[in-house]
Amino acid sequence: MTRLLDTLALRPTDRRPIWVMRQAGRYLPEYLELRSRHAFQDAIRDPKVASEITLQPIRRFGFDGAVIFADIMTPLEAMGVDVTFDPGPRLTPMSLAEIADLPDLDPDRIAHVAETLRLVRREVPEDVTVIGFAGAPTTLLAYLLEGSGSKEYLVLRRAMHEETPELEAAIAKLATSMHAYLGMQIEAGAQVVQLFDSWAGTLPRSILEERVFPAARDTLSDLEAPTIYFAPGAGHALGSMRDVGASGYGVDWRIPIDEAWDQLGPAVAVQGNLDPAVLLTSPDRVHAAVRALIERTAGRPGHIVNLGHGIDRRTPLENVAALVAAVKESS
Ligand code: 1CP
Repeated sequence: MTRLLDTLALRPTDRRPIWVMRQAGRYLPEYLELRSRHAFQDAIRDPKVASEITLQPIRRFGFDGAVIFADIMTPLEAMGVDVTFDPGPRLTPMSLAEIADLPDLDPDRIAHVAETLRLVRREVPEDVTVIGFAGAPTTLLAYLLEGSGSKEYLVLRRAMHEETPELEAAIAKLATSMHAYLGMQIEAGAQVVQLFDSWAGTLPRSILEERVFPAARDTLSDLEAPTIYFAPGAGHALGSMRDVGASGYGVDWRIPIDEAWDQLGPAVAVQGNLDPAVLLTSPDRVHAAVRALIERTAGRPGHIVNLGHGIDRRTPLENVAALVAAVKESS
């Protein structure tokens, strides 16, 4: 058992586990160096390069979790969708009917992710937990309908209000395919899987409860590893989020973590929730923020330290080192 697995099972540990979202990425000079030689998608498609990028932040900082280098859009390629990156995803917008008609995910077309997981699992120290992930149906639907990220997600929000049979079929297609994708990752060595629902927070609570959380629940049900669900900006629906049935929940930086935990309920673990902007300040500030965060969850097993969203590319390396040191000094 690793610290991260124990924590997700609400078992006490010597200290809290720590990893950060987007830890393999553009704030790291060794990532930028590799990316100068490999385009983003080529890096994902080459298990040697992808596993190296996954391991870079583990070597430099000693995080407790190694999150596999890929993107939430990666598995859509195995459903016949063409995606490019600039730097975020770009694709030709699709209708709900077209999304519902996509072929089911073909694991053979994405075997490189499984191979990356096997390589990472072989190389990480035993106390480091290998984390797989997927995008949640609603968040993938947002990209497929809109064609890219968006400020308001009006196409997604309109579709959610229209309640058509095509909407239901499109969501079911994505849930089934991502369930299969996560199962493949677990089989290949992922010890925990996280479901990213990055744009769910743009939706009203009623729709989250009726459509979004059930779709996430279907995606995560009956997997043979603990699960984490992360829907930043969905603090207005924490009280019903546990219906997703995950082992743990990511909490964004807007709400004190103990308040979020009270709303999520005592039977689940929590992950978060330092403001990524804290990492733009100074090592002293980072230490103080970590101490304050840990105090809020003191005396209660089940807290994974992380940021409330992805690490910013402008983050100074010394502040990341300070974050890990502060967590490791605590008990
Ligand atoms: O130029 C580059 O190097 C590409 C930048 C980049 C990176 C490093 C993108 C494009 N994706 C990634 C990797 C990535 N994406 C990981 C790797 C593991 C890690 O270290 O965490 C993960 C888990 C993701 C997940 C992801 N991609 C999410 C969910 C998390 C979140 O931030 O909410 C989302 C929404 C995406 C879409 C995406 N891909 C890339 C960008 C810049 C974005 C978001 C912005 C947009 O929609 O335009």
